[in-house]
Amino acid sequence: MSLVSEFLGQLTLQLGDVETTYPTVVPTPNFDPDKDGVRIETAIKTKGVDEQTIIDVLTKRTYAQRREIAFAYEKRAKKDMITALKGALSGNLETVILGLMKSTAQYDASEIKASIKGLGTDEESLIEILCSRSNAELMDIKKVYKELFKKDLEKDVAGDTSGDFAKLLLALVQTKRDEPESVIDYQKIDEDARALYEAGVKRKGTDVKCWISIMSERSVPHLQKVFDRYKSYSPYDMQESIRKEVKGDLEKSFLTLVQCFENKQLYFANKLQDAMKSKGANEKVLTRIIVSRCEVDLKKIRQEFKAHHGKSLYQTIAEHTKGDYQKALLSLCAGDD
Ligand SMILES: [Ca+2]
Repeated sequence: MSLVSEFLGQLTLQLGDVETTYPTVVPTPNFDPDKDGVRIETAIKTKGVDEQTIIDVLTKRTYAQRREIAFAYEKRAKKDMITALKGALSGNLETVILGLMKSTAQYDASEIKASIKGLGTDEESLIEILCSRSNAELMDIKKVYKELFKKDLEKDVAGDTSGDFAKLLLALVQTKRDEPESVIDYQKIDEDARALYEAGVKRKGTDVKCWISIMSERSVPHLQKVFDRYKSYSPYDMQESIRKEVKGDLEKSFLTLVQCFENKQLYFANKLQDAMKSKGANEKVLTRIIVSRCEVDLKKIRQEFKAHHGKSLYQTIAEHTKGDYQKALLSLCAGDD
């Protein structure tokens, strides 16, 4: 490879990787894994288990730091920290803490696996993860999925879904999305906008294949401009068009994609609001979003939540959860707005 193309290769790679993060969980300063390992060991050994210490330590460390604590713990206690935590904790707190012991990609891969294993499929989880993650995140998930479960994510997704819904998810898992380009291609924006219109609102039925290829292969900044341009062809915006043209899981998937292209953090804020609209909470969704986004963009999700729902995410979690589970989530939320 010539020097120039190698340099260009690195440049594109970097462009694609620059997704600014807005974590609520950040590295703790003056980190001492040995000391933390001792605190966890004592907390687990305490009669009745000292959950507060486990929460204080593990929700205030990053994944990388938690790995170091686990290593220090294992050296000292001569046993696996995750197994020990599993034995000591229960219920929703256990789910949160064990989730934190996985990297974001491992967590996503495990959630996908859990959503397709056994009879039936948890389409909601599957759609949320596959339609909201960036191309780079999906590549990581695929790699980790293979390492953890010795199976191809593509094959598992294809084996568990069907029809156009399966085709869309597979197209996403194939990670063919373009990287953002520095030059805006107005002609292509116009062509794609017109193609989306002609494949949907303009014709009888829907050419789903065309929608899938545009939405799974174009870069996010390009698509944002396409949806804007789309309004000059169609009387309905892209989301309205999706609602008119397709139904069921396919509709939900396309909507999730478009909402994430437009404002991913608002999408998660709205999902959190939905998960806490009745008296209690949809704990599965709540846990999944907080655990999977706390080192990615939870801080920005908090801002969108407050801006669109009037109340802060912190207050809302405080009202809809209780006990140690609540303490863990609030600590991960890391601040009121
Ligand atoms: Ca149509």
